[in-house]
Amino acid sequence: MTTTPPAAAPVPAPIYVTQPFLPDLAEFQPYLEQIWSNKILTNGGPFHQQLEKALCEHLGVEHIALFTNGTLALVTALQALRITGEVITTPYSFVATAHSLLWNGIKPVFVDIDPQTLNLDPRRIEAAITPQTTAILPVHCYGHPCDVDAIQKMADNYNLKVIYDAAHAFGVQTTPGTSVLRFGDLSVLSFHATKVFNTFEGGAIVCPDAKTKQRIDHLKNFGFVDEVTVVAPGINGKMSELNASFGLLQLKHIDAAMARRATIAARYRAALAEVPGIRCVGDAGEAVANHSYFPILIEPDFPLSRDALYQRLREHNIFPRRYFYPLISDFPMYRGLPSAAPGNLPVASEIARKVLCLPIYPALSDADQDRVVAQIRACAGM
Ligand code: T4K
Repeated sequence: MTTTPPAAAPVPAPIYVTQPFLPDLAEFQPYLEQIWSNKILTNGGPFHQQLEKALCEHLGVEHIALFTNGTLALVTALQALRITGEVITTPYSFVATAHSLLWNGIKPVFVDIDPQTLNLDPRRIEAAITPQTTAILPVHCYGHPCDVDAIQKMADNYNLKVIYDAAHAFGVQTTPGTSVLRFGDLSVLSFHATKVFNTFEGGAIVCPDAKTKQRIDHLKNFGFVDEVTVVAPGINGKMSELNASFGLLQLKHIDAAMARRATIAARYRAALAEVPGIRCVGDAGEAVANHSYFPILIEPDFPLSRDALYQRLREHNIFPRRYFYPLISDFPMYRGLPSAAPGNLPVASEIARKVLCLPIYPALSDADQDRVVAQIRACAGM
């Protein structure tokens, strides 16, 4: 006699940490038709110009130079201000932050983070300044603003430049109407597929004056000023028309996308509030948040370690990420630096051991979010 095996439970669809916002394909068609008709594909074409203007208006900033990605924008920002020697930065970020320094032959000096905001702790900057220090490269981690006033005060006292890695900070306002991108000498955005505002790949430098914008525009175009004049050893960092036109389309949907993110963040906070050992990272007091990530900290009173929870969720087809573990300072090209010693970075080391970024993106359904929460609660025996 043969027996029919019981039907296997259907495997739920995977839920990733993020998913790019994509409008209806039909909405992109007219942009493509325009590119096909005018045959300008890159080198500062009409969509490139339109997107720079539209972003200045949307973000409330004076000047923007678009780039192929955030990393090249960071590398170029350092070039634009002729930064050399040593730069103070955070170990708690994506590795591109520090890589941009090495690409410029600059020595990163890691300073610990604030336990609440997880951003560079301004109280610890002064002790790391040496005669070689020329700049500070802080990160608005997860889109939560740094203590911009304290950092600027320190920079003014020691005559240092400040370049913000604002890769996560699209649309964030410190006070109503004041973009976080208005602080420091330059701010650098990423428009990568995983970001709140994406152009597939892309990035930008925000700068306060037309002269600096002109230098950046030269640097991203090989240093060309005109057909026969090259004023600097520039790079090719230009955003293409395909990416720029997609950015213009994204911009039409950004308010709805940000609103949906806010709703998802509020649902997580409510649903996880009573789970012992789970701490949701709060914002940094910003007037407008962008909810680009939803980081939680797994504290010792949670029954599972952070990595055990991470694995458990993966077994249920849920893919959170441990941004930012390992610390940048733990990667081989950095760990020999004196400032990379874990003893110098106790807060960042602890947070990197505890953090887990939960899925958050506009198309995340309530049902899928409930699946994530239910698994975490189940691990807590709830
Ligand atoms: N500074 C900071 C502070 C940054 O966070 C970043 C980038 C930069 C500078 C440099 O900017 P860019 O040069 O990248 O413009 C991702 C991104 O590649 C990176 O842009 C981002 N930070 C970093 C935090 O995250 P991965 O290796 O974690 O991405 P990946 O491919 O594992 O994607 C994560 C999930 O997103 C996938 O599991 C599925 C989903 N996904 C991803 C892509 C690329 C999609 O659904 N569609 C996609 O096209 O680095």
